[in-house]
Amino acid sequence: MTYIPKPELKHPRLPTNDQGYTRRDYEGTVSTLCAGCGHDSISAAIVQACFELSLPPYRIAKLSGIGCSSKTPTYFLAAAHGFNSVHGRMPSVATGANLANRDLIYLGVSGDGDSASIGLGQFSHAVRRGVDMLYMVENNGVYGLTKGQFSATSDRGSVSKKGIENHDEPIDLAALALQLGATFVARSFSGDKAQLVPLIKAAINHRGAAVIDCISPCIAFNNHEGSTKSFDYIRAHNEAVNALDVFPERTTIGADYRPGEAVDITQHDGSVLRLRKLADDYDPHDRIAAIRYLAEQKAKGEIVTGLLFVDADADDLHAALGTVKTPLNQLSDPELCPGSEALHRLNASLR
Ligand SMILES: Cc1ncc(C[n+]2csc(CCOP(=O)(O)OP(=O)(O)O)c2C)c(N)n1
Ligand code: SF4
Ligand SMILES: [Mg+2]
Repeated sequence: MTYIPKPELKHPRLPTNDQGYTRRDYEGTVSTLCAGCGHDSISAAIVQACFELSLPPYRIAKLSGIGCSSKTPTYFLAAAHGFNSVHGRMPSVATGANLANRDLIYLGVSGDGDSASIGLGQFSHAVRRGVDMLYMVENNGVYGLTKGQFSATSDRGSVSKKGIENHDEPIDLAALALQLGATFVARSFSGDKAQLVPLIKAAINHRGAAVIDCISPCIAFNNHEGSTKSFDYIRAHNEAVNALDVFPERTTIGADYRPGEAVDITQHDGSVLRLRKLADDYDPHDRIAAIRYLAEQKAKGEIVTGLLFVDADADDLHAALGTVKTPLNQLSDPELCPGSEALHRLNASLR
């Protein structure tokens, strides 16, 4: 596999965050994706978000499937834990890792083929179970790595680079995540860093399944006229419902807005999301209204972006299962294997 490390050289006066890390400490190797690929912009946004949140890189676990999108974890967070799984299987690996060790921050990176085509079942179950993770779909409406076949998110009527029209109904992963009970759902665009970075920060701070469906144009196979995932099409049809600022716990937050203009949402970790309304009639606390709004705007050809839904009090899969708080690799032998008496008691309790 191609592997180009970045030079170690660092400017001595690079700004550092609360942990003493520079932005460079959150980067990975040099990207081998096509120059201009939307996925590289998402990697840069992830680096920026983790730097601004002052996360220790070794506390992050990045997981992916197969695809150009799934290659990207190599290009950020070199010091994090990493697992590149099989095509469409990232969610079950992330579920297992998360259940074994809830102390890490889970970052799942996937593509539209990886999540909506081969991995649709995996995506659905991780989301409906509330696995505590940021689930990032780098959605270009095409199988980029295998040279441009339509994926399950390609719009009906969208035309491939070879001039073939797609006749199948697309899967809207944000709408599906809402239906499946995701407690944080957002859509963004790789070309809008100002929107994407705060969404990533908020999703990382969220407890439960946080899905970001990020439109990420493939310049090699899906950036032409007739494509509904091209840079030009998205810029012309992007309808942002809100703008987001994220304040960490302990920050003094001034109220520099008029009543009705913005709303503050406190997440379980104490961080505050300040949502400034851009669409008057949009309420990110109303799941059913969000589903309806997405469908109405889609019928008009608009792509709704922003924080679509959040339940800041949500619980995750660990709460539902009542699992032990200590990571399994830190439990002692007697805790892991409490003996036959304990086994008899457990069996009796299930009879
Ligand atoms: C089980 C399996 N089936 C098919 C493939 C071939 N394959 C590799 S990547 C890919 C599609 C990737 O598309 P997407 O997830 O959208 O990522 P992108 O390259 O567009 O970022 C396919 C079909 C594979 N590697 N494994
Ligand atoms: S083929 Fe498309 S998705 Fe893959 S690196 Fe190139 S531009 Fe990006
Ligand atoms: Mg794709």
